[in-house]
Amino acid sequence: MQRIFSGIQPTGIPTLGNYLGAVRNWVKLQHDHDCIYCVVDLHAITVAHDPKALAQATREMAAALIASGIDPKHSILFHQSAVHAHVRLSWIFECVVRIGWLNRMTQFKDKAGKDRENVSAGLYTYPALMAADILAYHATRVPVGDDQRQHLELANDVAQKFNFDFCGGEPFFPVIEPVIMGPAARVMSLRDGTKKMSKSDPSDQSRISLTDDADTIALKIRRAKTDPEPLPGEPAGLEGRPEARNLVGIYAALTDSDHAGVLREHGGQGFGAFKGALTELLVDKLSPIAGEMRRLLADPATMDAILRDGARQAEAIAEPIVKKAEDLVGFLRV
Ligand code: AQP
Repeated sequence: MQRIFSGIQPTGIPTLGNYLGAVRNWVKLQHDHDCIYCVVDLHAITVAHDPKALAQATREMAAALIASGIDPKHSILFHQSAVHAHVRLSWIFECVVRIGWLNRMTQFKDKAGKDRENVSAGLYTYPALMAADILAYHATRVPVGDDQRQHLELANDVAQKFNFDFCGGEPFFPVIEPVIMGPAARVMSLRDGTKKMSKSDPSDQSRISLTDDADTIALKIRRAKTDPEPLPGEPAGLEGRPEARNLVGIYAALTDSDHAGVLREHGGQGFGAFKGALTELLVDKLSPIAGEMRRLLADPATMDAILRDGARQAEAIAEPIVKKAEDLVGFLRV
């Protein structure tokens, strides 16, 4: 069985983008892969965060994953700071990755904005830690949203350079294949169809969160930006209409269809009617997840025990791989 690794940052309640672009696919892959899923709290501190809230946010993210269908009996679920192998391999990779490669990362440019001199060095070297997260387990498939494609290409470059520099070109670290699935691989903001939906966007109206109740979902969808034209009959008609394309993509993902299928059913409809149908679908899909999250979080001790057990299992896989990488680099063992 191929090994899967993927992670999510505890930087807020997961959004519909996280769910449709990543987590829902993680759930599907559990049945025929050896899966490792991680709440990446080390990544979460690359931007300003509240130290008093991080532990609970980590627990909440783990509960959101279980409520979405990740089964800790089938998949390893843990939080990143509990397994030290990530940081040890990350440092080695920081010394392998080239500054020129990091300079090309568009996510860094987006997150750093104009004030680049003032963001953390961790935000800049984030892709080296991400490469370590995956390669510490010799994982070969990584289900992510489309925004992470460039980071995975960089992880492959790092693996290849490590193999060349320290293993005479032998493939100690394997090639990683991104798994980017479905019509919602990039869910956009409800306020701006050219911007990704994000947990940490300052505008709450830009996203649907997994814990939003029915009224909140209805209000956010009603207020979602659209254009005055009705829905077209086929996907070519969505060209130049990013907000319409986004809502159709969300509908397609929730009904396991595609843009063409949704437009066959709803083409010619105005947004009033279409938004009503979309709201119903969203409430139907997300309400059970929110309820299950509340139930899980009422028992934090059990949540922590699940994460502790996951960390133990993760460590057992990563430790020999990272030790071998350290030996290849040449560290003294006494
Ligand atoms: N809008 C999106 N559409 C599709 N997939 C998405 N993902 C994130 N946003 C979308 C995917 O969710 C997984 C976990 O993401 P993350 O939390 O590790 O980091 P992120 O990509 O930076 O997500 P956010 O929501 O935008 O977080 P913040 O606001 O903290 O930066 C990844 O697989 C990602 O592709």
